[in-house]
Formats: sequence, structure tokens, C-alpha cells
Amino acid sequence: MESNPQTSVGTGKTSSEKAVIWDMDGIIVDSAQHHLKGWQIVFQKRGANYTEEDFWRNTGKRSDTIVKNILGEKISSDEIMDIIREKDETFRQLMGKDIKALPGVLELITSLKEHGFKIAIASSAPIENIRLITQSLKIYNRFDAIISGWEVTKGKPNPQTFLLAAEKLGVEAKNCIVIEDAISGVTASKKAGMSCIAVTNTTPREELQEADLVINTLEKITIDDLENLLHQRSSYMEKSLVLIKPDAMQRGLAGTIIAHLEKQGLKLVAVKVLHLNKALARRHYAVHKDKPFFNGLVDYISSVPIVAAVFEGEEAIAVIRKTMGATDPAKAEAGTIRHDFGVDIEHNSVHGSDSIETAEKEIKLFFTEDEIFGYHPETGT
Ligand code: IDP
Ligand code: MG
Repeated sequence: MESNPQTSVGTGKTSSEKAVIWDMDGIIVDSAQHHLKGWQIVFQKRGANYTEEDFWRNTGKRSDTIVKNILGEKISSDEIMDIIREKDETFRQLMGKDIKALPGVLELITSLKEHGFKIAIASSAPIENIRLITQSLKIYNRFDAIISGWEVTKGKPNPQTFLLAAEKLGVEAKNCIVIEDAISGVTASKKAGMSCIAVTNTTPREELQEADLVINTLEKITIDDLENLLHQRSSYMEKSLVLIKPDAMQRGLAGTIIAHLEKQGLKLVAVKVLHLNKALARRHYAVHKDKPFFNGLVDYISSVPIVAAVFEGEEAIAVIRKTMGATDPAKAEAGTIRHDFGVDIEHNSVHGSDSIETAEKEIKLFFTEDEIFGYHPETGT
């Protein structure tokens, strides 16, 4: 039998102590399908439909809130408890066979402990679920505190869950970093006055912008990143060149494409209209000089005026490449710029840099340093 992580109030706060507070479902494990199934079974029995859309709308919220959202406020608290118990039993039966940590989680926990961070779980889930998952991953004892959804009177997006975690850890809110995947959790962390890393495991990037850092996976995160975050710096900040190509300019799509990128949380830091001469076109596409399509591409990109822009943001390069879609519009995913607006593999509406090194070179071809602006009030850059 494993002993309980600390559940009493900490012995006073020291300003140098730092903590990472973990959400569980959608961050430590991918449990969404089992929760959905559990809810569908109990709601169906009571004549209510529970769609995937309902499920995602309620993600991160405590179970009693979810039951009331679906069956109405009139339901008695005894019945709510019965429904939740039944749902959680089904959930644990399904989940029990399938407990795997999401990429980077176990490594980050180890690294945090090595670097003197305190760690807690602050989940909306009941303690039985937290035990099942953390014990089978053999991490239950590594946490300095565990807060379940039922220890607070108000669940996320109320900040109580995180504030109680900080109190039990004995760490000031401003020295806590929350890791979350749900909008309600991100909101709760900001209301608690904490830093927040959102991971896009279950929610699209554009809906998580309230977080201080939005990343696609915990695999790449380092202790330096966390230190930077506590000091309000981001090491994930990148710049990328974007060109709005002739086919899009001719169809009046410049604004639409810029809007697509801004919606991803990227900031426009430089923009101009210019008519490329062949020499600049050749330099820009120099890596393709031996390709059969090179001359055609140079002629095309210099055929009419285009927009050149620099976008800045966390993981800007990957975010832009994903938003653009595959080079060939026929192969690009629905909803991407190239799928929605591209004509063919050459006339594919938009260019985005493919690496940090390429971005630096490409930006220099189009902009001088004083043409590039910033949104960092601290440094004025
Ligand atoms: P990317 O723009 O997705 O980074 P690259 O392979 O770097 O794709 O190619 C640069 C550009 O060259 C493409 O965006 C497209 O306009 C053009 N291109 C790529 N492959 C072909 C091809 O097979 N035929 C004609 N044009 C091509
Ligand atoms: Mg390229």
C-alpha cells in the first residue's frame, strides 16, 4: 500500500520555492474516449443524448456540473451522486486496461524532481481515478500534493483547485506553473495568478490563447523553459517569413490569409507589398535551383506584386506550416490555407519558412531590421 502524498497545509511559504501543478485527464493520460463512453452509457439510460460535441464543451469541468448541464438543474443531489458513481466505475473499467502516459510526461516529472520543483496534481476527477492512473504509472508517490475535484466547493474554471494545490505545496501562486489542456483549466490557472502552459492534446491552439505558452507536446519542454516562463520570457518565440503568392493576390485573398494566421495567435511584426525581381526570386528559392520546376517558379513568384510579411509567435514556424497545409493543395488537409485556396502544387497561395535557420535567411532577404516591430513592452523590441 502506497502512502498518501502530503495532504496537510504546508509549513509556510518561502519565495524561492517553485512548483508545477498538473492537470491529469488530457495531460498525463489520454482518457477522453473512456470518459465519453462512460457518460454516454449513464445518460442514455436516463433518456438523454450525449454527443462528442457536448463532451468537448464540458471538458475539464467537474462531474456534478456536467450532469446538471445535461439533465437540468432540478435533479436531486442523491441522483447526481449515483450517476457520477456509475459513470466513474465504467470509466475505470475501460481505462484500467489502457493506462499509458502521454509523450514527455514521465521524463518531465523526473526532471522537475531533480531540479527541486515541487509537483502536484490538481484535477477535477475524483480521487479514485487519480489513484488508479497515477498508481498504475508508478508516479503516485512522486507528487507532493494531490487535489481532487471534490476537495473544493467550486470546480474549474474557478481557481480554488489550483489555489488549494499551492497552499498544500507551500508555494506562492506566482511561482506556480499549471499544465492544462482544457479551456476551463487555463482560465482557472490565470484567475489563480499562476503561469500556464497549455498543451494542444484535446483543444485547438486558437482556443488556448489565454495560456502563457501553448505547445503541441510536453516532449520538448525543458527546465529552462519553465524558468523562463516564471520570468515571463518565452524561449519558444519564433519568427517566420510569409509570402502571399501571386495566385492569392490576384484573387484578393491577402487579408483572408493574414486573418487565418492571426487567428492562430501569431502576431504580424512586418508587412509590405512588393514586386519581386527575378534576382530576388532566384535567391529566395535558391534551394530549389536544380529542380525541374525552378524556372517556372521564379517566373510565377515575380509575375505580379505580392505581400511579404513576418509573423512572430510561439513555435511560429510549425504553426504556420500546419496552417498552410501540404505543398500540394490536393494533398492538404481540409481547413488549411492551401487546401481551401490553393490552385495546384505551384500556385499554392502561400509561402512559409521551414526552419529557424531558413527563416532568419529569408527574413533578411525581404526586410531590414528597422522594418520589423515587436510587442514586448519589457524590452521595447
Ligand atoms: P513548401 O512551399 O511547402 O515549403 P517546397 O518543396 O519548398 O514547398 O517548394 C517551394 C515551392 O515550389 C512550393 O510552394 C511550390 O510553389 C513550388 N513547387 C514545389 N514542388 C513543385 C512541383 O512539383 N511543381 C511545381 N511547383 C512546385
Ligand atoms: Mg520550402
